[in-house]
This record gives sequence, structure tokens and C-alpha cells, in this order.
Amino acid sequence: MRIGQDGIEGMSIVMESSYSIDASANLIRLKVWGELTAESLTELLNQARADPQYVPGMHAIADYREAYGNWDYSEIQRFRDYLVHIAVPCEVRWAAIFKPGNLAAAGHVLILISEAVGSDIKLRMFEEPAAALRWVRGADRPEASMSHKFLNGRVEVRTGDITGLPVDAVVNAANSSLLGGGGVDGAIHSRGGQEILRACRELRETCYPRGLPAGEAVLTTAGNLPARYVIHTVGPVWGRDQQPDALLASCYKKSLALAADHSLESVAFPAISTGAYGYPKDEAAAIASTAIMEALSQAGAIEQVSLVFFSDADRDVFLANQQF
Ligand code: AR6
Repeated sequence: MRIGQDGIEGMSIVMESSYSIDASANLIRLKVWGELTAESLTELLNQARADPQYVPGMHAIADYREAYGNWDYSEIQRFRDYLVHIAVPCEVRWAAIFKPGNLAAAGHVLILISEAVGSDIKLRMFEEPAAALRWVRGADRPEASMSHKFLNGRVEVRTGDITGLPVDAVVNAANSSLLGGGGVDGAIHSRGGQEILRACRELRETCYPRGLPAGEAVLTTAGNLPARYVIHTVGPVWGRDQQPDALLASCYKKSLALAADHSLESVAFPAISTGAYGYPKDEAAAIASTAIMEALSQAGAIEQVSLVFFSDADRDVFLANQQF
């Protein structure tokens, strides 16, 4: 399929849409130039499917950064029918890479297609090829989620929901009231149940009538969570608390000291203060990693610290800024 475009001084630049198959990654790569039509995409896919390396159910990365399009409804229908026709009885992931400016033209077409095709073909759009590749490879699926290790494996960095981890202690990014809130706090209380709230109320009535100060940590039961305990710590509010770096470091250090006091071996942390409390994620990464490294050097019994990020993007910011 060849597409001509008028270039500078009337010269015709001919560009070619193309495909390649990466059998070891179960992947078809499409490079789409020029005007994007149902016919052009269908033709390209037919070429790929005729390739000896093609295996039904391969995922696709379609690079539309040099393409433009303006499909009408009947064209969307036709392409949808074609996709349904070739779909195989397993989930296919199709990552579409666009320049931001192209999203309006071609992107909405593909969203409509993905909605029309339903669950057999999962389609997502990306501006970054690396992010597209991660998604297609399923790096965001929990079972395939890779963990990154530091300090001889004593620290692991991963993505996921912290409330599902069967560790000795899950750390909660709480607020001073200890009585619940949103984010990780909300998730821990809602999955852990009333027992955690009762224990927190008791702490308020006994040790902390004015609330738990920022930088401090306390331990309670984990209720219905798979973890044994919850360590509640209160991070600094960015832009409000003085010396936020010292307070954030203190959250990690005091949580680990508390875990060591109770002879706990595995502790999972969320990215404290980086949600509702607004701490810049890159700065928080440097502080958290330094504090954990210092604390672990004095807490020999703790074997495994898991740093759990809610998204791949947050994890990647941490990995780029950590100082282990
Ligand atoms: N598992 C792992 N990480 C999560 C989860 C989860 N289930 N849920 C959210 N995160 P935040 P903060 C991430 O706001 O900034 C609460 O209302 C989230 O994406 O939970 O310390 C409290 O009651 C973010 O990166 O904590 C306080 O009032 C990180 O966890 C206040 O928010 C922390 O986000 C505390 O704010």
C-alpha cells in the first residue's frame, strides 16, 4: 500500500504503511502512514495475516503517528465487522500510538471501534511507544507484574493494590484523625473492616487524644486484610507542613522501627503523601529510598520491604529517582 503526498516544491514523497511480526513477543507491529481508512487498515492486516509468522490472537501495536483520518459511521461499521470476522476466541490487545494532535482525527474512530467490538479486542491509546509496549505485553496485569529489587533483594518495587498483600504489615497513609479517609486509607479500612476502625478509636481515646502527629507511626490489627497488622503513619501535607522531607523520612523510619519492635519480617508501603497530600513523586522517591536504606541497616530482622505503586507510571517515577 503506497501513499503519495505532495512535498516541498511539488515533489511527491511516497511513504509506505508496513507491518512486521515479532513471533517471540506474540506481536504484530503496524506502521501506518498518511490517510487512515478502513480499506487501508484492512489491507495491511490482511497482509500481516497472510504472513507465515502470523499466529491468530497476536497482539498488535499500531503506530499511527504519521497517519490522519476522518472516518464516517459506515466505515467504522465495516472495519468493526472485519475485526469481528478475524477475531479469535481469546483476548487480543491492540495498542494505538498517536501524536496528541492526531487523537481527535483518528483516535476517536478507534475508540468507537473498540467499544463496538467489545471485550475480545482491548484497545488503548498511547502517546509513548514504550508505554504501549508495556501494556500490550501485559506488564500492568498483576500476574505479569515485574518487580524490581534493591539492597540484595531486601527491597522490591512493584505495582498493585496494597490491600491484597499477605505481608506481616501493610503501611497505611493515614491522616491525623486515624479514623479513615480516601486513597490507601479508604481502601484499607473498607477491605479491613470495622476491627481496624475500633482499634484506631481506642488509640485516639488513649494515646493520641489530639490525633497522630505527622511523621509518627502506630500499629493496629489488620482486621479482614490478608496482612497481619496495619501500621498507620501520617505523611506531611505538601505546602502546609514545615520540613516535609524530614517528616516523610520519619514516616518510613518509624514504621520500620515499629515493625522491627514487633519482630515483623515483611512490610509493604504505599507511596506516602504522594496522593491527596500532594508531595512531588520524584522528591518523595529520593527521600523514601534513603530513609528505608538507613532504617534497614538498623533493623536486621526485616527481610522484605515492598514498595507498592498504584500505577506503572508512578512506579517508573520512583525507579528513575530512587537512591538505593
Ligand atoms: N494500593 C496501593 N497504592 C494506592 C492504593 C492502593 N489500594 N490506593 C491509592 N494508592 P493517598 P496521601 C496510591 O492519597 O497522599 C487519605 O484520604 C495513590 O495513587 O492514599 O498520604 C488519608 O485519609 C498514591 O500514589 O495518601 C489522608 O487524609 C499513594 O497511594 C490523605 O489521603 C498515596 O495516596 C493522605 O494522603
